[in-house]
Amino acid sequence: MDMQVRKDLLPTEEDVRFYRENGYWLGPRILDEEALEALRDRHARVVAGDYATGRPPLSHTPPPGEPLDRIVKIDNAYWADPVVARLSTSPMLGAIAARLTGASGIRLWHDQLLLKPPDTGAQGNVGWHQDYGYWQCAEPADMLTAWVALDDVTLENGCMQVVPGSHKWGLVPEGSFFVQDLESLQAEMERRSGRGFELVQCILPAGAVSFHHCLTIHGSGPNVSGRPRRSIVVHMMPDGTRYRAGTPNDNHSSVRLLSGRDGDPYAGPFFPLIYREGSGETWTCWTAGESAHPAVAAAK
Ligand SMILES: O=C(O)CCC(=O)C(=O)O
Repeated sequence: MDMQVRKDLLPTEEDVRFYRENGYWLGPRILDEEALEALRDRHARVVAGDYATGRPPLSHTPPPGEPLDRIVKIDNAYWADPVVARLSTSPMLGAIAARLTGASGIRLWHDQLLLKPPDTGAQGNVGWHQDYGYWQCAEPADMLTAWVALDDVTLENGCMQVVPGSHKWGLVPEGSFFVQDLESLQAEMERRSGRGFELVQCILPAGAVSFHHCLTIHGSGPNVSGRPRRSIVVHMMPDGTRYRAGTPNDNHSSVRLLSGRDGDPYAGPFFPLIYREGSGETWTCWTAGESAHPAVAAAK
């Protein structure tokens, strides 16, 4: 899987302006057929609880073996699988994130493997939310997410939808990933923010990636198709993002993994530096053999 930085895939100045104005960007296709096949295979293995590194992910919901009748969400799947880790620590994603944010270095915050199984209706819904609602333990709020599609993603199989410009609204506290009644949640968030949602569908071909700012409101509806909606979501932060103690998110796993004090930068093996400007064409924190990934070793 070629995850080197390809300059032709980087956002243009116009793309960067678009991202900063709207809080999202529908990016290029970064995976070829071979990489897609490898990642779909590893996606299925991780969902089934077959962890190639021998190390389980941070969380796996619903647990392996339970019926696939609702959305599957697996946090830090890169601990469990070296091919997933290659994507989640990819300098290509880091380089794009650096351009979009203006940061000179990018670290991994955590990753998420998502599956909306076919025909799972509202059980696959993701409630409207801002990621920063869960990440107030980090500052500044300039983190962002790469959402990598492993299938063609359309409204029918429950594509992500974003509210353009909502990253400038501040935090709307009602947001929740886990609420499945999208209409009521939207009404409540519109009432609270005093603004209407104008939703944009993030329709992507398999292998393409979209980016969204950590304050952009987003969510997704049911998968009413006979196809799965598989994705790998890579949450990233500018190098230098710091721990902010005493927030409602002090119980976030990243706080525990950092084990630091208020103001400490998130760094170390659990927050790998995946891109640094000026380090040549490519930067990678990890080139060695598969099980040698520092976060996997540190987590054992
Ligand atoms: O996949 C979805 O529908 C939502 C994903 C999400 O919440 C995220 O990428 O931050």
